[in-house]
Amino acid sequence: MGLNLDSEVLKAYGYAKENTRITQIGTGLINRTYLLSPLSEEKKYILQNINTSVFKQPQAIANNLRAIADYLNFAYPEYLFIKPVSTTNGEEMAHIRDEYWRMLPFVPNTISLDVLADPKQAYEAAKQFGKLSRLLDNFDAKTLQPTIPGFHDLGLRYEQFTLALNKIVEALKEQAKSEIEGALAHKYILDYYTSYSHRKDFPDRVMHHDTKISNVLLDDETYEGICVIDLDTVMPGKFISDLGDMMRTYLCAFSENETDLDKIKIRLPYFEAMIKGYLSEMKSILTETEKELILFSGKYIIYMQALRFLTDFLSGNNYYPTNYPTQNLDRAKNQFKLLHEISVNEKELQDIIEENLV
Ligand code: GN1
Ligand code: MG
Repeated sequence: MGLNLDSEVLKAYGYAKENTRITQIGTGLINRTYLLSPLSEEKKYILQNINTSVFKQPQAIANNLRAIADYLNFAYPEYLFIKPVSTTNGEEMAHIRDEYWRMLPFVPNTISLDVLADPKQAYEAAKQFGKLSRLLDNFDAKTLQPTIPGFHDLGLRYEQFTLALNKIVEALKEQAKSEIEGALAHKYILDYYTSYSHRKDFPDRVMHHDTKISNVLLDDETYEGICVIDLDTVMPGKFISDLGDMMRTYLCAFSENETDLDKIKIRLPYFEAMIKGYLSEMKSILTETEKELILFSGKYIIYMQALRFLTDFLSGNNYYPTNYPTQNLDRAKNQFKLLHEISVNEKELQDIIEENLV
């Protein structure tokens, strides 16, 4: 049935096509998302098809979310954690033919933004992601399953890049020459990380792993942060994942798809707001090692994303959907430019971090 929503999926949740309105929403690259409005109810739902070539064990997502929901429900019952709605059979997902679907409650009076238009939004979003980690500080992250093994493992991403590089034809090598050089020249980021990775005060934490602005729901009038969504990659990780991906996606006014590299600049007020928001929740929780690595988290994640786009380009664009053949190469160029901008502004950025750590 491809990725289209058919009536069996609705039936699993007790609805029929004639009694619901369905619109496709969202801009994610991986899963496909629909808004479901039953005609007889005030409530609305989000229905999502899980991309099983990316999430090979959808059950791991369901298990993780159940464990976290149970913990939060017990320890912080007032916290809004969006867990899946059960099917009429009491399952956490609908397994229809070879596809997995899940349904989530739609949170009324909230919006999700695709681009940040005000530093306050960076503050609110960073605060929400920080809050999730803070509330789960005493939850044993090791009890969760990785939903994508090695997802933010820079060593693995580097290895995947070199494997792809060794297989490609000369013409492709020529086309991606400066990005390949960039990827090799920045390997020190991986080495630097490795030199920290065995420190005792660099714990595994529960990380969201996809902290872009559209994954935070804001109050549609006040723009106050309400909760985080898109919980497929909630799994054990290092704190750098969430903060780093926020740097990657909040600091520049243009996205990873922008091809005019002159536009790839970072906005210090957004950085400051993001740091303040994150530290408002996490300052008392972060260890000394983690505090040392705050700025590095941005370099780590931006470099990793550059490698992932470049690797996908070199190996035939099988992972990230593209609108034109060199889009993943362009995305890699964009990310390398962003990485450069972080380095150029390193002193100012580090000053902001230090001011906010005292
Ligand atoms: C993917 O699907 P989406 O847009 O939420 C990817 C992230 C990347 C992002 C880049 C599971 O996220 O890791 O940072 O694209 N998610 C997965 O746009 O690979
Ligand atoms: Mg996502």
